[in-house]
Amino acid sequence: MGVVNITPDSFSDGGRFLDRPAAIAQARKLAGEGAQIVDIGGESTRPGSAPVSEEEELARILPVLEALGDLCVSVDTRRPAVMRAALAAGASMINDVQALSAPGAYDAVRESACAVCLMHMKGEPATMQQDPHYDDVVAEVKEFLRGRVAAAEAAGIARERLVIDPGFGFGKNAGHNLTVLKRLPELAELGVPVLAGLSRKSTIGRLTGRPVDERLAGSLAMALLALQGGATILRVHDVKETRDVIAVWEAVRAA
Ligand code: 7PJ
Repeated sequence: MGVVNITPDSFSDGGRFLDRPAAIAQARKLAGEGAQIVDIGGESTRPGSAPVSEEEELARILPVLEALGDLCVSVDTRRPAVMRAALAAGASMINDVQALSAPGAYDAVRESACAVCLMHMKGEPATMQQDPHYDDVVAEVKEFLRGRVAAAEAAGIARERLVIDPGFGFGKNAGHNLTVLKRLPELAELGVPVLAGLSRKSTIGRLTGRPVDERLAGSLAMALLALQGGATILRVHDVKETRDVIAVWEAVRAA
């Protein structure tokens, strides 16, 4: 899964300019490099980010989605109205960092055949990194995801459509993220495909001392560890390089 953020260019006038052609070109580049899914998002859910309006989120996503009709596109959103509009415009997957917890979210995806990623997050993006606490992070994440899978199934969303994600960095400090990664096989025991998003995240910065644009090697190491732990979808910025990691890992596994 290749990541394409459709957020304002912070260097342009007032931060209001959306570079749509660049987002479309980036999606096509990642697909060409071997991304089987392209994840587009119009609302930043990074730690400390401010929310955007529904109108703004739709205005960011829909034109890009419409230009990518031939690709398998995932839409990163928490809003049921955005889910509905995205599915009507051809999205194949809804990637919800809130695991369909918004009122009306089940209804928004039920009638479609789309895949759904249910992610664990503790708290809200604005404050979630302020001293998160767990007694046992893996047990807590696992029980949360088990509950969300059961709730989605009970709401009429077939298990075959679901993917789970521990939500690296979402209300988790570096120690929590490393523990979850080390014990990822315990989440795979839930019997639902596991998606891992570790690419360029701050835990890599913590471990290596590198700024975000120098975290490729760290991200590839994380990708390999996630594969070994049973992840079957990797959400990454660097598709070409991650495909090479997958090729090596698959070859050794098949040897
Ligand atoms: C994730 C995501 C992730 C899923 C972001 C970033 C932060 N969706 N959206 N999993 N991360 N499913 O890419 O650094 O880990 S935004």
